[in-house]
Amino acid sequence: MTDTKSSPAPSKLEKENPASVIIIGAGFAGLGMAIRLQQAGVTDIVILERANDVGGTWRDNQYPGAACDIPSNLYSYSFAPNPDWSRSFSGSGEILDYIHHLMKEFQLQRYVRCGKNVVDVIFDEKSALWKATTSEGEVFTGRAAVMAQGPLSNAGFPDIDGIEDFKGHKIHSARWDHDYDFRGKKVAVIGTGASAIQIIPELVKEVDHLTVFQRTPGWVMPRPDFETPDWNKKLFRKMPAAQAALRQVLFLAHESMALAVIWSSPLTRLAERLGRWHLRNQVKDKWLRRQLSPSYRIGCKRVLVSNEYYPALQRKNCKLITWPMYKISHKGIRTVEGVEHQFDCIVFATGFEVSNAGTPFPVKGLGGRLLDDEWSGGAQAYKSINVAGYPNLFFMFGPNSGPGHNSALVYMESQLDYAVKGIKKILDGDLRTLDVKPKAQTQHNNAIQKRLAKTNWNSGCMSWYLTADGFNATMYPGFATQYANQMKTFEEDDYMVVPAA
Ligand code: N01
Repeated sequence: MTDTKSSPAPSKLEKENPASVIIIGAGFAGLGMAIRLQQAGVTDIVILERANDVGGTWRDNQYPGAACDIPSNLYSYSFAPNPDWSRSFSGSGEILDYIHHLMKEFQLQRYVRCGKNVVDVIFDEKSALWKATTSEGEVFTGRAAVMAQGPLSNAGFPDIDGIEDFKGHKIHSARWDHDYDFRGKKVAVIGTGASAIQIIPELVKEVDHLTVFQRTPGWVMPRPDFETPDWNKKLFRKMPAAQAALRQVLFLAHESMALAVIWSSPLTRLAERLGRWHLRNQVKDKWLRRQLSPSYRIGCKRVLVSNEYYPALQRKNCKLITWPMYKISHKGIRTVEGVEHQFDCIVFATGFEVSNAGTPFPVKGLGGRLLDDEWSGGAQAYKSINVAGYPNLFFMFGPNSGPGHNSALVYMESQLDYAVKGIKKILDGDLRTLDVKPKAQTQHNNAIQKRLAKTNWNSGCMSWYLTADGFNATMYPGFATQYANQMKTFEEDDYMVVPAA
């Protein structure tokens, strides 16, 4: 594992001379960006990371049971395959090791500045440089900037009355307290989403009693999780083509799932039947089955995968509560029928703060325009990556780039390569600005929103994919292949190009 915790302070020279590219965030996206830029010959890079280590979501989400719900051979970079995945679905620790391995293999440490909490990112029109200011007042400048801070980087406590009054211990799934001893404790888990269904099976083994508060049941599918035999690892090491072929098979299998998850089709009904079979197979009690049966179309919320969640809920020391919560008291949680459930600890597996603005800090573009204001009605960008009026700025996991059925890293690779093309145009062509035309952006978004209207995500349930007004600025309404195809070409006609004076 690389030592990524200490980062040298920028020298005076670094502060005065702009980097070619500043990247905000050292998770999969930020590090992937640095690798692809480096491979394209751009090495004058600074990566600003607010934490003391790299890894993003996989550094933060270290709760018990944390794992990826996409097979590891697909949830990794195609340009950096790992023949040694221990399982088909690896745990978060192993994914973090993979990220540290990328650091070492591609010598990324030289770019990373840890402990740099960016508080604003402003385009300086005089110098045509992006300026990122940290909470300590340091300013980093770059001819191009890449926003790679991740959409799910801010843990969100829910807005439940009395949350501050609770006298016991509070833990958020994305900020796990590894020092807390759960043994002999009465514990509540609020939430039954992707994080909760991984935490519950582990926690129930440790605690005296676990109470799970469910607001909406999810669709839970079986998870084909296997240990990777040694011969398989050896084969992948000797014949990387075999691993690439498996990746392609996994990719195509996930692509076919789009037909079930994104749109309503006969495959959707088939997937729902599989989900109902999984529930019937694992839960014999009719009443519990009814409580766990979703009443919305599969795919509308993120589809969950677990073989352990339903059995965990049926352990003697576990209880599912579906009464809505009325408030949190100093001893526990009161539900609307007037019962107070008392706990030593409440685990909030309640998701993240996904603001309308899409960025956790102000971003100012041409003429002092504020991204927060422009996106207040819902974020939008051109091909998810550029925003008109914010020249030379590239968004990773920007608006409408989210997958519901395939690996996020497949989408990410397309974004990285697209951004490299744009950045190379700026640097090699000595451009002052490369700014997408508002018309191209509007046309792109009109088409996206039209297509989204026909998807399962917009079919009536509430999820973090939608804003409170029901606007979907999160998901891409199509196959990963379609997303990748649109990112293959850099349509220069869609951009306004201003050469350096
Ligand atoms: O968060 P969520 P998450 N009162 O928003 C409930 C990624 N991820 O951390 O469904 C009561 O999905 C809420 O209830 P409801 C993945 O992209 C990936 O689990 O809104 N309940 C829900 O049950 C995922 O989509 C992996 O009615 C409240 C839960 O809390 C994203 O992270 C693993 C409430 C929140 O579920 C977020 O997942 C884990 C309230 N006031 C996560 N507020 C991989 O394997 C919220 N809830 C890759």
